[in-house]
Amino acid sequence: MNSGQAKPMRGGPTRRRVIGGAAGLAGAALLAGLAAPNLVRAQSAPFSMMRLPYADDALSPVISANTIGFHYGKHHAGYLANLNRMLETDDLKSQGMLDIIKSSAANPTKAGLFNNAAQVWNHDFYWNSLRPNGGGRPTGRMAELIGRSFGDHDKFVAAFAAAAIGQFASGWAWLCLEGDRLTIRRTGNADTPVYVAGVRPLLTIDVWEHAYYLDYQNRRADYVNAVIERLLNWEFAERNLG
Ligand code: MN3
Repeated sequence: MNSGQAKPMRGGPTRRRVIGGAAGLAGAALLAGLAAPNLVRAQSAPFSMMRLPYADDALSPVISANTIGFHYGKHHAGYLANLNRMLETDDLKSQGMLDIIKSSAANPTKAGLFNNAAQVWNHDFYWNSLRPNGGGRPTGRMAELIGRSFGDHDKFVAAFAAAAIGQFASGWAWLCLEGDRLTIRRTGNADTPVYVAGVRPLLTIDVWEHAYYLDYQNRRADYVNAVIERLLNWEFAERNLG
């Protein structure tokens, strides 16, 4: 289980500070589902934090432990706490995460619920879209799809970076599978392609300022380019092809 995500930790156990260890069995159960397309969660509320698949300093220097401490420990955890609190009194409380996202997306009176549920899902997907010593060029089926869809890897990188850098204000850039082709999408704020029919997310980059401001300040392009070059988890993308 999860063997594809376990990477050697730099610095050994004394330096290893895994955030979210208290998630325990619930976290392990969630990780078991991560290889499945779209991170389908079997459970219903109260939802638990996904355990990070690496130590909080494992993405450094591209993303610092300080950023992960706030991003995962405060922002992501905050969305989860809001979601669980809202679900206590919501008629969707017995549904799974994806059903909550789909139902609330279609109901303007549930915008707050949608924002928090989608942000929990998006962040779970983001942490899994990254890995230590990632980036580079995929092989096999992903490489073939990139060639067919974008021409070559450099053209894919240019298009993905442009989407992430060009997203106005807060949001996300996505690599998706639509039919037999890869596509690049961007979404604003909490929005997500996961509930859009015919669209299968493969990888995402969070471009909210909280994802990079501590490390890069206003230099979003430097964050985006470094993530694409050094952190993208192509094994995760390939598993999401189904
Ligand atoms: Mn974020």
